[in-house]
Amino acid sequence: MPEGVIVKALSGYYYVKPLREGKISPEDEIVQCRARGIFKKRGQSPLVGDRVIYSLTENGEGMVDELHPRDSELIRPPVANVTLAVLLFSVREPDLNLQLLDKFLVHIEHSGLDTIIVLTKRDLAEEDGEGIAHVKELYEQIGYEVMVTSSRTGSGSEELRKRLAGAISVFAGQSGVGKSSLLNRLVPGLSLETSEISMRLGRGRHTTRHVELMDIGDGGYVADTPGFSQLDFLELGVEELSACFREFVPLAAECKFRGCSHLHEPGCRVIEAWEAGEISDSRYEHYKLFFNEMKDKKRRY
Ligand SMILES: Nc1nc2c(ncn2[C@@H]2O[C@H](COP(=O)(O)OP(=O)(O)O)[C@@H](O)[C@H]2O)c(=O)[nH]1
Ligand SMILES: [Mg+2]
Ligand SMILES: [Zn+2]
Repeated sequence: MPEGVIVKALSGYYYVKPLREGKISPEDEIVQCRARGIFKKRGQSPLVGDRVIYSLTENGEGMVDELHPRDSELIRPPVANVTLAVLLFSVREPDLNLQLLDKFLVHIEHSGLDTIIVLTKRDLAEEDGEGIAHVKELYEQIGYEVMVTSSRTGSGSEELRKRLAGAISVFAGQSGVGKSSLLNRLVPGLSLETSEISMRLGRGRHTTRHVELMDIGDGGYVADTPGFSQLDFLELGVEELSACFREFVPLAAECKFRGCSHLHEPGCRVIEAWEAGEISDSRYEHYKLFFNEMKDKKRRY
């Protein structure tokens, strides 16, 4: 029986892209499918990104018969089998906010997704090449992949498209950082609304949108995530926070006290590394800030 991936879900239909030998095959047409009633009875709901077994029905449509187990499942946007989170931050308009970037990174580390940081709107900061290079280096040293793009000039977009080949990715970032503009660059012929247009048309437009995987070529699919600004993941405990700062992890194992908070303990390797300049001020500051925020929240409930 044929296998495929659900690339769109709309009004009770699932749009399935056939798989050949486990790979999405570009030449095959999408099959419009219904899902078996059994899913509903089991309380299961097929998701965009699900790998499925389907059969063809007489009317040229198909039927989703079985779901393969999921490797991952995001709640918002509701997409299965995402492996990569593409974190978009503009260098200008709005200005780069490292605190927010670190917050997104904490959530992504916690989710276990792989991630790429994309700094967008490079054309707006031509005079600040050094500032951008500094941020890029800061995060690369920690072990993150960083790309710099401009949807105005097109720079960096082909490199990103190649990087996303063969995976299901989600684009994450605040509204206005240029997610739709970049997707329009990646997919020839695509014309997602960008914020200028949607502001003119009013907000209501966004609400009827559905989740869809966009084919960006070479087996790469990106979840279009209208109106979502933050990935929602399970609640994070304060004791899990330091593990979400990648560069702290190998050091934390050498702290004198088990369960070290890295805030004031003697013999703390993280504090030592920060004092020696091996951990950046901004990263350590944000760690402290998030730690205290989480503590405060806990106290309030
Ligand atoms: N100068 C410049 N403006 C951009 C770039 N990318 C997006 N924009 C503008 O930024 C605004 C928000 O872009 P949009 O793609 O809608 O952002 P989204 O909300 O993240 O999807 C729009 O006015 C775009 O024209 C870029 O690379 N350079
Ligand atoms: Mg958008
Ligand atoms: Zn410590």
